Amino acid sequence: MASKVIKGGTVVTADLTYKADVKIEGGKIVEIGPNLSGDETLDATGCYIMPGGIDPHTHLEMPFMGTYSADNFDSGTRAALAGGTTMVVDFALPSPDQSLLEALQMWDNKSSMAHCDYSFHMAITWWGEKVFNEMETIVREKGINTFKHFMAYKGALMVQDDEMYASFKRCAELGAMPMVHAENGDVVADLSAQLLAEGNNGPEAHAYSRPTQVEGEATNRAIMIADMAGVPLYVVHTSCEEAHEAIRRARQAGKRVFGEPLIQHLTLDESEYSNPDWDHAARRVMSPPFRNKAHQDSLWAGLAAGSLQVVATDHCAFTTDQKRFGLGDFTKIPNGTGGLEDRMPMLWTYGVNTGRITMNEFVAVTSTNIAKIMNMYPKKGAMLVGADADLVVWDPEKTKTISAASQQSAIDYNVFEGKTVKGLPRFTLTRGRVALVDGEIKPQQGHGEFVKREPYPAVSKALSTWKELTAPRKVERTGIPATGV
Ligand code: DUC
Ligand code: ZN
Ligand code: ZN
Ligand code: ZN
Repeated sequence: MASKVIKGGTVVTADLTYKADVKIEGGKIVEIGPNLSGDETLDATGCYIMPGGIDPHTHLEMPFMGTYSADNFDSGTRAALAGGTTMVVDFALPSPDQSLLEALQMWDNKSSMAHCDYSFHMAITWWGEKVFNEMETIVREKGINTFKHFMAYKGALMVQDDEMYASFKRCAELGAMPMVHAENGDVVADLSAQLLAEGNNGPEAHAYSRPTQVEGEATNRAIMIADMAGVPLYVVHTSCEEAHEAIRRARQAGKRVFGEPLIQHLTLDESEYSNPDWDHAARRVMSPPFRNKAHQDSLWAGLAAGSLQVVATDHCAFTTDQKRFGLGDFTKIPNGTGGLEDRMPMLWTYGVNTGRITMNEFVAVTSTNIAKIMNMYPKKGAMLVGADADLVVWDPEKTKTISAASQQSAIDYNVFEGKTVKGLPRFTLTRGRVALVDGEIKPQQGHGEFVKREPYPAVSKALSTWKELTAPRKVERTGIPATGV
C-alpha cells in the first residue's frame, strides 16, 4: 500500500503542540514522529498539522420553508474541504407524518455525492407510536445516536413539551442524546404576527421577532426537561448570553449539557439587519438572528472557559432569489446562512490571531470535542495512530479575502464577503486522500463514507413499550379517608 508522509510541520492537537512528521497508509495515521519517510511527501514547512475540522451542524439539500437549501452534498462537502473541514454531520428531516426510516433513505441517497465523510442526526418533527418504535432501529441498526427537536417553527417542525419529554425519555432508554433548536415558537409566532400587523415586514423584523429571551427561556426549559428525562442535552446554535447562562448553570450543577455557538454569531452582529439594502439584510436572516456585541463577547468567553464546547455553522444556504420569497413578508424569507468553507479560517483569524482562544482550543472546538460529544472519537477528531487520516495542514501566514466569486458553495453571495482571513489550509486530507492543495480543490464525488455512531454507554436504560410510556401511573392506596360525615 502506498504511503504518504506530511513532513516538516508542527503537530497541534487539542492538548499538545510538538514538532513531528505524520505518516499515512490505507487512509489511517500509522506513525507520528521525527524523520519519517514514505512513498509520497507533503511539505508542511511553516505549517501546523491538525485533525481536520468536523462541522456537527449542516443542512444540505434540505426541504425547508417552501424550497430546498441550495448546497447539496456535492457543493457542500467541497466547501467543507476547501476550508479544512473533513466531516459534516447533517440533519435528516422527516416531513410531517413521514417515517424516520423513509427520511433516512432520502438522506442516504443525497449523500452519495459527498467528497468527505459524513454522519446524520435524526430530527423528531412529529410524535407517535411509529416514531417511538423507529427510534430503536435508528439507534441500534442505523448508527445514529442524536435526535434533534425544534422548539420553534410553529405549525411546521415544532414539537410540544409533552412530545419533547416523551422523546427525551426514549433517548434515555436507547443511549441516544437529544438536541434542541431552542427558541420559544409560540412567542415568535405571536411577535411575528404583531410586527406584520404593524406594517413591519422587512428582514430587520425577523430579528425583532426573536429576542434573546425567546432563546434563553427555551434553552432553560429544554435543560430542565432533559434533566427530568435523565439524558444529556446538546443545544444547537447558542447565540446569546441568556442561553449561555442556562447552559453554564446546568453544567455547574453537574448536568451534562453542551452548547454550540456558530461562527456567524461569533463574528457578525445585528447591525447587518439595518443595512438599507434589502438583499443584504435578507441574506443574513437565520434563526436565531445575529445579536449585539455583548452577546458575542459572552460566546467567546464561553469557548475560552469551556462552558461552550463547539463551533459549528448551521450551514443552510439559500440564493438571493430564494431569499426574495420573503419580499413584503419577513416570515417567508428562508431562514439560513452559509459558513462551511469559512468556519475554520474565520475562527482562526478572529479567535487564535486575536488571542481569544489558543491553537489547541481551536482544535478542540472545531474537531476533537465534537468527535467526543458525537461519540466517534478517536476514529475522528484525533491525531493518534489508528485514527482516520482526516487532516489539515494549516498555513498560519496564508491570507485571502473572502468572496462569493471564488467559493465552492452554490449560492451567489457570502455573508463574510470582503473579510480578510489569515490562516488557511495548505492541504486538506480526507482518509488519506489529498482533496485540497493550496486553495485548489481535487474533488472526488462519492469518496465520502457514512460514519456510524454507537449509543452512549452512560445513559442506556431498560426499554419500555409505547403502552408503558403512555399508561397513567396510579398509586394503590390502602388508606382512603371517609367523606361526608
Ligand atoms: N435555522 C436556520 O436559520 N436555518 C435552518 C434551520 C434553523 O434552525
Ligand atoms: Zn436550528
Ligand atoms: Zn450588501
Ligand atoms: Zn440547523
